[in-house]
Amino acid sequence: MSIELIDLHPAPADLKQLVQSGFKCQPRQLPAWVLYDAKGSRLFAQICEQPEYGLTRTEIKLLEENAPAIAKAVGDGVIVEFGIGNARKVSPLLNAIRPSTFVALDISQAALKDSLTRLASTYPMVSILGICCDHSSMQALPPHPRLEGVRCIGFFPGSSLGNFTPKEAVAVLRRFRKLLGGGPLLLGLDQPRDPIQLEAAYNDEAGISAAFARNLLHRLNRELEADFRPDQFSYRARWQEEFHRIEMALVSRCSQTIVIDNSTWSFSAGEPLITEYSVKYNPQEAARLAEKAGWRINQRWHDSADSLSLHLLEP
Ligand code: AVJ
Repeated sequence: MSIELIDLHPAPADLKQLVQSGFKCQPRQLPAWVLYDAKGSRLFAQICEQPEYGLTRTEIKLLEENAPAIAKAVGDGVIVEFGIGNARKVSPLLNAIRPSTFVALDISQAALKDSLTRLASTYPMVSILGICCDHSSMQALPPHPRLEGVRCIGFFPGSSLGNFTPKEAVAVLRRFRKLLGGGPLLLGLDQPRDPIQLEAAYNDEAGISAAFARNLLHRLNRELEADFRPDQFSYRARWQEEFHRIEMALVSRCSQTIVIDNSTWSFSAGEPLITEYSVKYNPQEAARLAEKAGWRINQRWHDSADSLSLHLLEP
């Protein structure tokens, strides 16, 4: 088996700076990726197992059932996955496409190492190249003998694009197009559907989604010596029809003052701190988004309820 890891040292986030600028916005907000410290990543993996959150299970099933057709449509090449996380989704593609090389990108060095070690024992014939980087701002793959003159097939599952605003999403898709240098992109997006069902998916009975959001406050307390009392914020996930998105927020239960590294921030009762958005795209909206970024959608696979799509984008 062969694993190689390239560490591009994604700039350590200046959390203090993010708070300074994000808390001046109205409403207050931090970028979604701040949710993913070690504890946050574990909680997110647990969210994926909750009965209300079907996205992960539906997408894996869709990939498994359509892998031969997808392989035929995308053709041969090196698979490049943007944000491999715990590597739950790429196996059907590795089985069907049988690439000689698999490139996995992730911001978390720990997640990358764990996932690649596991994959390497299952796929001894595949050369695995892990790149620790911030893939959303990356312009090109680093030069590597395994990547010379090869055709790249991008893979961006999980509706992760939904964490970006539509404007940011276009910029991300445009960068991916450049990075893939003419190759296709398989993009997994979930769709607007029954608001009650959607809100439940982001506010599960077991309270894992709420714990995931509140973990953000624990992180700020720990890393910036802030004095948030997480129980003084309630968690809210609501469908915003005008934006086709779920808005997730921590809402201040009372009027309170928080001290973060010599700055004081007052929250009024009912004031939200947005933890993330999850934008949903129907196939028409997805096509428009892709077009704006210089792609066209060639093919689409979806589940029987048509709640989630794998779009095949071609330049
Ligand atoms: C990782 C952005 C796809 O929006 O469904 C799930 C994140 N947050 N529950 C999503 C998330 C709370 C998730 N994405």
